[in-house]
Amino acid sequence: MAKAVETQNLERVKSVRRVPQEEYYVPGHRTCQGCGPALCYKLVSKATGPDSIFLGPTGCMYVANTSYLCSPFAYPWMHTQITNAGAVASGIEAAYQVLIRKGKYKGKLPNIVVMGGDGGSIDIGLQAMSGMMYRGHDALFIMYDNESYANTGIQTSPMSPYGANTTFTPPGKAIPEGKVLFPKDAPQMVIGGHPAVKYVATASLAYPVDLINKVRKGLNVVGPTFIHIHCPCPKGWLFDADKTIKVAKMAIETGMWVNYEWEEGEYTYQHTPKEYKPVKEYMKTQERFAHLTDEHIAKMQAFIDAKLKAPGKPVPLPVQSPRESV
Ligand SMILES: Cc1ncc(C[n+]2csc(CCOP(=O)(O)OP(=O)(O)O)c2C)c(N)n1
Ligand code: SF4
Ligand SMILES: [Mg+2]
Repeated sequence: MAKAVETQNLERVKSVRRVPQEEYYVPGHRTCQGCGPALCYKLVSKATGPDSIFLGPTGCMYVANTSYLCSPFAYPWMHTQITNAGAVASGIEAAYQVLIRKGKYKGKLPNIVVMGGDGGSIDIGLQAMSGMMYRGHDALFIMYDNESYANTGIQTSPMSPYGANTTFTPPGKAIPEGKVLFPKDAPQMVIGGHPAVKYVATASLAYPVDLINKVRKGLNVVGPTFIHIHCPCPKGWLFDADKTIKVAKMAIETGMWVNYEWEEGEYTYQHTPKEYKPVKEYMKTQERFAHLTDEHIAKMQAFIDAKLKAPGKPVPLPVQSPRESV
């Protein structure tokens, strides 16, 4: 008779003092000083513990972390193509299910975690991620969002904000605001199109205990889960390396980032300020927005105001797409 597949049950962490001391993302890698995605890896690794398998699609967190026979990951970790992390996670999960049922693997199902960049999750990696969600594999897909294709030189991605100066959207005479498009809404794409998904969350480096608990919650759910994590990138967003947490916090204070959980149709929000600061305060922290005029910033404010009125709902974009003007 087939054996039942036992899954792990990770405890909620009550305070920062109860966060595990053990490091599973260890020093010695080559990411930039103040790298948000590297801090994200460290926190997620503390949440999962060592009985885990991580998949890393091509991006900064693969290239800057690994070199021949050397990596900072103290658990099994595998590079995937930027296009196929969801497919690789699906195959690993399916293989463990078979091995456990046949009695060939005695342990519980390991935590299977994809750590995808924004490109490797919601753009180039979208089809494989969506397939994993659609088929209902028991794995957690984390999108560490540094709002660009950072590893290939801070190129624009669908998560780069309106007005960002990236190497593919430089501001100039023809297009003074730099990037003209507003970003995709990644969690809503997962929620809206994948009936097998029961848990989706957003998290911020400014609230590490909340982040760790969301990772644990996602892993405790049997089935596919998705967490979108805001990860400031000093090199791409152009701020000093000691300001990563300050930038993350300012995003929450201005409404540029909202922490929430979605569980089987119900939303709960965390860390919402009594009154939001103007988005200009956030934009001032980063040189990538330095070229913007008051008119551009007003467009961003209008977009954020509309989003905050109905978080989780699609909002009309306050600017026309470039094709509309042709
Ligand atoms: C199919 C394919 N297209 C393009 C690339 C080149 N490439 C390597 S890393 C990368 C950037 C990845 O961006 P993201 O997923 O956001 O991760 P980040 O580098 O920002 O951490 C790109 C475009 C590739 N490796 N494979
Ligand atoms: S470019 Fe950004 S994401 Fe990449 S290693 Fe540097 S700080 Fe980290
Ligand atoms: Mg990226």
